[in-house]
Formats: sequence, C-alpha cells, structure tokens
Amino acid sequence: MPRFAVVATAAAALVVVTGTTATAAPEGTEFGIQSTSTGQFLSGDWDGDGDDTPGLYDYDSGTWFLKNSNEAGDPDLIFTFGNAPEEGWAIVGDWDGDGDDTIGLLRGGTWLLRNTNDTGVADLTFQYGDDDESGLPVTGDWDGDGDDTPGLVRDNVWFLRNANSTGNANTAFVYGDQNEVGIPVTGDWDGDGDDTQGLVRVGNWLLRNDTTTGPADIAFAYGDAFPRHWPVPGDWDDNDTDTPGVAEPHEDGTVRWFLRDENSSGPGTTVFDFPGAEQ
Ligand SMILES: [Ca+2]
Ligand SMILES: [Ca+2]
Ligand SMILES: [Ca+2]
Ligand SMILES: [Ca+2]
Repeated sequence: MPRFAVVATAAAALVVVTGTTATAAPEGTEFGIQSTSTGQFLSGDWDGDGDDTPGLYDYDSGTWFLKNSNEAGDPDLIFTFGNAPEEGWAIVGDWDGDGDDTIGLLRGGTWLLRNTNDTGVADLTFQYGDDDESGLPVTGDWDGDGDDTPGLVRDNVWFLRNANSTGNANTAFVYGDQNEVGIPVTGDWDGDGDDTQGLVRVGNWLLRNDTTTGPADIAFAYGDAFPRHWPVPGDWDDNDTDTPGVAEPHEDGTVRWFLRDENSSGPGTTVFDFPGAEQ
C-alpha cells in the first residue's frame, strides 16, 4: 500500500482550529495546506466483531484502507469509494444497524452512504445540510436504536438527525464556545448504548453523556495538540465504551496510533504503526 503522509483533513480541521470559517465542503486541493498528502484518519468496526480498528482514506485516489485488528500490519481491505480526487468528507457508521461500520461521503449537504465495505454505488443518498454546507460532519447512534445517523456541527451548534433520510434535525443544542477551537468527536463514552458529543481542545478531551447543552461530564488530557495528534476515538477493547485514540502522522509516511482503553489521562494501552515503514 502507499504510505501515508496524512494531515489532509487536518488542514480542513485546522480551519476550525484557527477559528476561521470553513466555507464549504472541503476541496481536495485545500488539503495540501499541512502537507502534500491528502488523507483522513477514521475508526470503525469494519468486520462487525465488536472492536473498532483503524482506517485511512486517501482523498487523491478515493481509496479506503481498513484494518481489522489493532496491531501493525497491512490493511485487510483496500477499495475505492469516491472520486479521484474526492472533494467530500469521508464518514463512517453503522447505517443499517446490522453491527458493522461502513463507509460514506458527505459532499456539500449530500450524504452518500454504503452498507458494505467495498467498491460500489451508494445504498443511501439523501440531503442533510446546505448545498454549500460549512458544518463539520459527525455520525453516531444518537437515539440508541442501533443505527448511526448524521450530525452537523456548525461552530458550537450541533444538529443531530435520527434517520438516514432527508429532513430536519431531531436534536439541536449548543456545545462548546463561539468560535470553538476544539475538534468534534462522538462516541458512547459511558457505554449506555447512545452516542454523544465531545470536543478535543489542544489535547484536552471534553466529553458529555447527553446530547444536550451542559458541561463536560468527563474531562482529561490525552495526546498533544492538533495537528501533531489527530483525535480518533473508538471501542478498541470491545467493552462497549468508546475511549480516546490519537493518530500521529510522521514525515516518512508512517502513522503511529496511540489507543487508550479508559476515558482518563495516561499512556496509550495499545500503540502500533499503520501504515508502518516499508520492509
Ligand atoms: Ca472489528
Ligand atoms: Ca452496517
Ligand atoms: Ca440511531
Ligand atoms: Ca452513551
């Protein structure tokens, strides 16, 4: 596989981090701000066995690289979904509630979701957001019914929808500051079955267990400030709670993943390179 010098969406997220306004769905060409590469870090339960594992999306080629175990090694799945270059956001979730997380793209306000991790047309296509949508996409099982559905984060206002179809937000609330500099993350921090919101500000994880306005229920430091560390939470040990992870891209194209199994400060529980150095 090609090695990754990532930090692509990094550039897009950097727009948020610096407090300026993202003006549209990210252009692939905008991703080069941080580096010459165009990648995004993701995590999901690609094989439906219960644990979340890493994924990479290459915007230049529209190629997904998914790994089914939290250890060094080659990707288990390599396939294309998206254009070359792709101008939308890469997103993942269990759209059909069958237990596996699969791929998707958000272009403008159009969500293109596929229920299998392979090349093909979108199984679901719908509008959620504006044609020139400026919000950042998030996905999660907001209502705890088993399927992941869309959300948009416009500055510090979160708009969550409980169905994979065109329509209005079911839940809208403020979380974060005006001109929020944190990176939005979502997960089931307390293991009760629903996904909720969080922000990662300069390495500080601020997680809340209800999709409402209010203070963080859990706050801890993990990792360094973006873009050195890209936040990627997941259920690494299959105990039904989502916990922090960070991906650290290196100049040689390798990426080191630091996954922690507790929502607290401390060392990475599992650390490995994906992709690693070419042999
Ligand atoms: Ca898995
Ligand atoms: Ca699924
Ligand atoms: Ca749901
Ligand atoms: Ca929860």
